[in-house]
Amino acid sequence: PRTVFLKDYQAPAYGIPRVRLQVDIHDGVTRVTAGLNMRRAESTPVGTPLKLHGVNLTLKALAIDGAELEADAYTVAGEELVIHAVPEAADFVLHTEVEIDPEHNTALEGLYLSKGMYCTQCEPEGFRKITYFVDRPDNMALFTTTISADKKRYPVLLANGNCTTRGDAANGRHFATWEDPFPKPSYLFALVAGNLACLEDHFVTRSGRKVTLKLFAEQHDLRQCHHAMESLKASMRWDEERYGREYDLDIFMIVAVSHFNMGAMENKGLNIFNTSCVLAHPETTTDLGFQRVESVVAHEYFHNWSGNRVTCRDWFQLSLKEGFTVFRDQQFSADQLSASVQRIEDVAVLRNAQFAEDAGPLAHPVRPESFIEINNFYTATVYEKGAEIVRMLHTVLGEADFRKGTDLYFDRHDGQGVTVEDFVQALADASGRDLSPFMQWYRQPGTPVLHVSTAHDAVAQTYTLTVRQSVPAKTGFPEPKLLPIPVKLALFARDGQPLPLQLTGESAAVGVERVLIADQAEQRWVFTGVTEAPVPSLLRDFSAPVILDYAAGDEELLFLMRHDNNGFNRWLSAQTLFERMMLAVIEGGAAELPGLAAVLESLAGLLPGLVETDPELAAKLLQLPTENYLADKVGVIDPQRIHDVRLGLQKAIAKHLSAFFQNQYLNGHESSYQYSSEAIAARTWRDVSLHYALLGTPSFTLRDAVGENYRKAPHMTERMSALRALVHHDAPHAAVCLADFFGRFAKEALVIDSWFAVQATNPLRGVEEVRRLTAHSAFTLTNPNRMRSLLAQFANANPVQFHRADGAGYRLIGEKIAELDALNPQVASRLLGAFSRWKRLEPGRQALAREVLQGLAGRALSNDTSETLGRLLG
Ligand code: HT7
Ligand code: ZN
Repeated sequence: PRTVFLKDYQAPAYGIPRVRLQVDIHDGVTRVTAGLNMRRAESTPVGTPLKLHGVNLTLKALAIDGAELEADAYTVAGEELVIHAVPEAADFVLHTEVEIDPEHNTALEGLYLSKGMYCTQCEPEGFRKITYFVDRPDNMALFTTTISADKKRYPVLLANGNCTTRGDAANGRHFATWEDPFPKPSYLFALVAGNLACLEDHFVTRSGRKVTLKLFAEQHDLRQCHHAMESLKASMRWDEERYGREYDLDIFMIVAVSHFNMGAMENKGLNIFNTSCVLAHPETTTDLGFQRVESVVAHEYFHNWSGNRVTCRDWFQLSLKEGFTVFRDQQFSADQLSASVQRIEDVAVLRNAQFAEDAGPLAHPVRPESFIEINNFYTATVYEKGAEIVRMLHTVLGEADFRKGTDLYFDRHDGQGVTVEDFVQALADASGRDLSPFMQWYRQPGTPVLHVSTAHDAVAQTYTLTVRQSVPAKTGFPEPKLLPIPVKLALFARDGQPLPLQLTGESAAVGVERVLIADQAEQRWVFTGVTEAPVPSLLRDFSAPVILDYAAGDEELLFLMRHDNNGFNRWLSAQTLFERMMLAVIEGGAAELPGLAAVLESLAGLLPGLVETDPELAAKLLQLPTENYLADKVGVIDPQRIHDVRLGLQKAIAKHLSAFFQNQYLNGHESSYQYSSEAIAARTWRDVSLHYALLGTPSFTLRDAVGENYRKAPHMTERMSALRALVHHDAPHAAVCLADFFGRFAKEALVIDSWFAVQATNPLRGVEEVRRLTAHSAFTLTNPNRMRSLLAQFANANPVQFHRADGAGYRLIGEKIAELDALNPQVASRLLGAFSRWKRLEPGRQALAREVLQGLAGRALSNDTSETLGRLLG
């Protein structure tokens, strides 16, 4: 396998400005004929061999300007077709004909068959599995695509752009030709052939154009498509209003497919979605599922500008489109439901997944400098940390200048493949600000630590904030540089009022919240007119992706949990407090959770009122830092100890407020499903209450109510909440309800996924149960959703069982990775990420994990998995 380096970037020697594709689908073989208008780049010397990418293609014919090539005029080697005899003219036409085998394409890249439907996945390098091409994002081509297939079995034939011709052909076949008027890189190519039902609607753009919207799915899933359609229309309106971006084609299509490696794909005008990100119905989908559909539909739609109209020059720039688009979808979601809850959820993902990645052997910069397999870099760092960088730029510039900057970016680079520098430069040019220091965030890995200390001088009435930053050194980055860190802060008087903020040298206070930029090794800010020692509220809304090291007293954290007017920081204060208490026992040798009595008392005082005003915040406050998060805070990981201590804190809270939680659950009223922030908040709170109620001293009434609520649940959020509670608390009727659930939803693949997941994540049951489920007739490794619902859920979301002391969890997952790698390298490699903490495990578990990893290393593996394994072991 070859390592590719960012520093070696060169523009393509030959470009392909125009493509005519003919894809003839037959049982057993698909023939792809391509007419490629080639153009030699000005800087390419005449006679330079022409190299095209191609993988798993059977070459049938090859001609230039109508003349068949002699066998010695070209070679097919590895993943390249090299044509030695190239015409002198700068422009010529290359004709190719290849055969491919979509029926056996289990990797789900290129053209493949998903439950009887042909579809494509081309990002990042799937197009080369369809035909020979310059398969890189800086080659922009106009595509015309003709598809032909059996008319009865594949009545729907789709590709990018507009359908210009369709008709019948011999032998019961038919064809359709699609023309995309926008030049695009090959990774945005898509086609679909299947027997699909369609939900149709329309959207009138702000300039008055009518756009047809079509959502394709299997007939029986069509009733589950309305939420996605509403989300799409909301996204289209939002992008016009917030970013001034209008949709540009006459039709926008989404196709739902069951076999898909990730969530969804933003192909131009023809998005292809994992069914899990399209289908939603109250009977089958939880609140979380509804929210995921809304945000993924928005994310892919937003790519039409941030990714498609302006795309990436090369795959090192992946965060240019993904980081920016995640930021946009986070903004959108914040506007749909609750902004502070959205921020809490986004930061939870960042701290749980991205901080972990940045602290382990798979750490890499947001813009990596090298890779073997680009599929391995669709990571939390590229997506989530990338979004945080864009968020910092937004925080520093403010909404108006940020918008000027994005307008300039889209305007200046429309139709181009560009770099992260181009994005930051556009924001800088539009605002007149020097943003170049922010580029360093893209260049080095590791989560910076922000050390803050404070001092109040009662005589001078000053309050001094001393801020120091340290960035961890990482392999390949021994001397990380200083970063600009925006610190949004407020100061609270003891009566709960925010103080006006005036720095020395300023003539007046500048509001009660401000953003300071910490960009030195150590810096000091002095606030004046501060009569009493205030409580600082730091890093509000998580204004930078850093670890905050501030030795707040417990009473300060409790104070902020109650009084901060920033909902996000109320949550963060509670998390910090819980984390500190648990770590004191896990690592610090404390026999008991320190300060527990005060915390319980404070929760008892706070929760009843908070539940009335903001039940979702109440629920979030009680979701303790996860076991994996805590594992990243200790030197040596003992997963069992972490589990026990965390459970101990949960039980203490549960016991202290036992009657309260029971009443909250029993008196909560469940009615028909509403998708609104109020209704979701009430349901989320009820779910959390149930969990704590069962951990406390549950009455018989409560136990019976859970079973009853399972049976008569009006929607899936309620049913799943009850089922999870029964299963995870090993209730006597758990088995009966699981069997009932399977029978009730046997035809709903996504619900069956959740049936596997609820069992895989049961902390009371483990390896044997999961192994038994791998033999279940409904389980298969060939469907990524099903695989993930059992194996990835077990390995990532059931740490106490995955890390069982005898290593059985490691062996099971290692075994399955080996099997999966032969089918689908991309998802196998991702599953291997579950071992990312192995070097910090206590010696016994570490040795067992090493054995499994070394066993894998002794096998013939895909590039994807061997690259990840190399980094884990390295
Ligand atoms: N841009 C897409 C990333 C992607 C992908 C999607 C589906 C299957 C395989 C894939 N490889 C890369 C999705 C997105 O982030 O919007
Ligand atoms: Zn994306």
